[in-house]
Amino acid sequence: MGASDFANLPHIGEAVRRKEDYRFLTGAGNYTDDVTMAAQSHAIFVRSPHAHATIKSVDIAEASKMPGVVGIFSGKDIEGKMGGLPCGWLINNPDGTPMKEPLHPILAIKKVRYVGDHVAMVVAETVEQAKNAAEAVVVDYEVHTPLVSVADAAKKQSGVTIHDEAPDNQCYKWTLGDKAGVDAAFANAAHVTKLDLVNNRLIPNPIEPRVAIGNYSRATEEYVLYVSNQNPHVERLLMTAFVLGLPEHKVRVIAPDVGGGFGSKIYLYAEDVCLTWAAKQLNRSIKWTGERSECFLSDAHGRDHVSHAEMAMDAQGKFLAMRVHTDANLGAYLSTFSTAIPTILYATLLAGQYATPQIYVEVDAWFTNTAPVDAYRGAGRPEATYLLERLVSRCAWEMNLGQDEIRRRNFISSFPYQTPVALQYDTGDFPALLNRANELAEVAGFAARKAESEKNGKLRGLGYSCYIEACGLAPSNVAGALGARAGLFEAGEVRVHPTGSVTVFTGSHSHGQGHETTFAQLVAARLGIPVENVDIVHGDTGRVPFGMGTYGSRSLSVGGTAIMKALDKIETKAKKIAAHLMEASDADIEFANGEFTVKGTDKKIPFGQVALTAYVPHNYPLDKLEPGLNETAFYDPTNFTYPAGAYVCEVEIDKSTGEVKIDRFTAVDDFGTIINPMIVEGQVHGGIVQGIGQALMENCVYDNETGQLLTGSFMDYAMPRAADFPNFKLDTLSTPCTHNPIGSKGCGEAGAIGSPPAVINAVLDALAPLGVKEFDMPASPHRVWEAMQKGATTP
Ligand code: MCN
Repeated sequence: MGASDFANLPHIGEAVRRKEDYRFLTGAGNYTDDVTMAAQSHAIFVRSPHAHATIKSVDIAEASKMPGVVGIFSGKDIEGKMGGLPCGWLINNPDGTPMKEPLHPILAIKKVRYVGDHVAMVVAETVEQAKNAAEAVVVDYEVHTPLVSVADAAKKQSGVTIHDEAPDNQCYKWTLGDKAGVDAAFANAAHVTKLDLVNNRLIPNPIEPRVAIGNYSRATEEYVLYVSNQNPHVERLLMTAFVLGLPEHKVRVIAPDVGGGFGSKIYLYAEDVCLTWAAKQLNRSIKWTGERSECFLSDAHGRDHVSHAEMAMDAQGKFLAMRVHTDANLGAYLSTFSTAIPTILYATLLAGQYATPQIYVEVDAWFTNTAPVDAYRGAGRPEATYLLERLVSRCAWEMNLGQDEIRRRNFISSFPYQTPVALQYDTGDFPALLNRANELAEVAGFAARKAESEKNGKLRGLGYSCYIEACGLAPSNVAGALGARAGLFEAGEVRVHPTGSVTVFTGSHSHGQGHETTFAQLVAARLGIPVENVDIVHGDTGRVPFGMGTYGSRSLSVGGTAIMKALDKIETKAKKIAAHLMEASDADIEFANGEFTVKGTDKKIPFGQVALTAYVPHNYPLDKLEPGLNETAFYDPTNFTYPAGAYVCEVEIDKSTGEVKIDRFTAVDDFGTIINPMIVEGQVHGGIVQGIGQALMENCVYDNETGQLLTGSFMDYAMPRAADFPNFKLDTLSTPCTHNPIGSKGCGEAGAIGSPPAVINAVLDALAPLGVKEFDMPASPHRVWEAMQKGATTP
């Protein structure tokens, strides 16, 4: 079935109410912390109070005698007994040598490398007893000077060595593009625009913190790990193959309802391994529920780039070439996908929507004494879009062109389009997105609104951002060639029951994205059955054949396509059954709207009758057809999907306080074929809110001297709230993806990618009359006020 046929099926494009909401809204969800095992103990982790120190000793003598204590483990208990936490993506330096990959032990061995690093795990009968005993563990540290900021790491003058394997703290250097070609284009440019900028570090904060329960059965020799995680099969693969060396079939990972992840629950964390391993040592189920302050310290953080970018243009503002240098902070250890974020998922997106003929990117990635940094909603693509869209707006100001005009002059206009940074975009219509965004944002009335604001002593600015992202990770062979250590396909099993109802087992994992509804719509549309007759099962390695999980807005286009492939097989087999029932040849059977018909006749039978026959095979040619109607498919995409959008933000700034108010926010996106517009709108809302959170208030700050996390709670780390936003104006246009049968492109990260530059470009537009040309996120009142006082900060 082609994408255009699919888009016209019933239920596709229908705002079906979320099937999962009854459960979530009535408190009937089943999150990991709701799971209670018989004879369950509780774990508390002793964490390092220092950013960089040698562990001279860990004394558990007193703690071990405390009431309720079942066991205490530290680095010496695991040293040499298991591997470290693996990094899933190998990056090579330009000379072909591999990146530095120091051991990432599940409990610190000899050294701690960030505040919050895991020193010991205390297991007791109750949480309180475990906490009391954890306080009685005495750790003697020899404290060292930490290296905290990525800018300091890049200077290579700190004298600090975090890992012996990387004496200068550099993990890798990575380049993409033709340097000589770019240099030549710069030499002939009419104008070069330059920009330095920081992409601020963020702390993910899903509503449900990380939680896990390790279990072991002596009877079956099986481990079961319940965990709040986005990809249980990957968690199992990494834990068994790389850390514990266990046969995979003896480990079951269950991620039940998950209260948000936003990237931070993709990874294999130390706690998950400790709990699983110790469950066997102690013959106990062990639960750990992360407290919010622990999650601030030890969940993988996001972003944290310092970049310099330059654009070479001709006299008309046409882009000739771009060059970028980025220093990326990886934190103290390599988290699961960390190395791919500032490289594959960042540098390859730097062409954006523009036909820049040549691009050269250089990335230096550094270890620092901070929590590991990995994917956070958008993962690399927000960093690329922020850099590019800030640069493009600056080009416009310097070339005296309109924000809209410079973008139009440089848009890619024909597809497929091969960028100079590896990606090939299949479809898009960038001018149409911008036209619709201008219309919806009522840009024509901006001048009048600005004049009105000025009358009231306020500043008003308009900012644009035209983003493109690569979603649907990924073609496995491309990812493999670029360093991925695992495939990135997806699996789906469709089980048609005798009554014609269907259960689908998918390797994707929904932790707020509504898969139980949209995937059911997809199956119902294909089979011509009610949406209520389809149930979606995910999140359990014991029930789902395999899966690579949910991240990179891949679930519909990759996971959904795996289900489509399984449905193709179901249809093929069902047609054979129908042909037998109607005494026709297989080739003459057609299937549409839930009915099998014999071409050119009025003979027809419903899907339900075929389903029943599959399981009640009287008169069935059992020599030719097996009973049952149950098919599994694996799908590996041939390309990424390329959602794109045009975002327009209008801000009003209070001159006396520096407070930025988002007055209007417009987003027009191209997600190709949309299954459920209500869910997609919700995804865009959530993404925009996260993006504006980064632009206006969220900021992870470590003390540069001590490496202490200064923003370790919601008292210091500001999260956006509903009252901070106007009603967003949203619309979508569609240029369907050409290489999946749904025609869909990912929508789950778009808002977080497109919104930050639109906001900061609007802030800069508002501050332009005061001579402000440079500004780094977040645009908190204090920083805006300071910028207003300083005025022009760049020559
Ligand atoms: N969809 C659709 N039509 C499209 C595209 C998507 O109807 N053209 C539907 C999908 O079927 C799915 C939802 O929209 O129900 C999101 O789909 P998709 O874009 O494929 O993204 P994923 O499901 O793979 O979700 C991942 C993405 C990422 S990477 C982050 S981070 C993120 C996000 O989704 N984290 C979230 N959205 C989140 N939403 C919630 N509530 N919680 C998170 O942790």
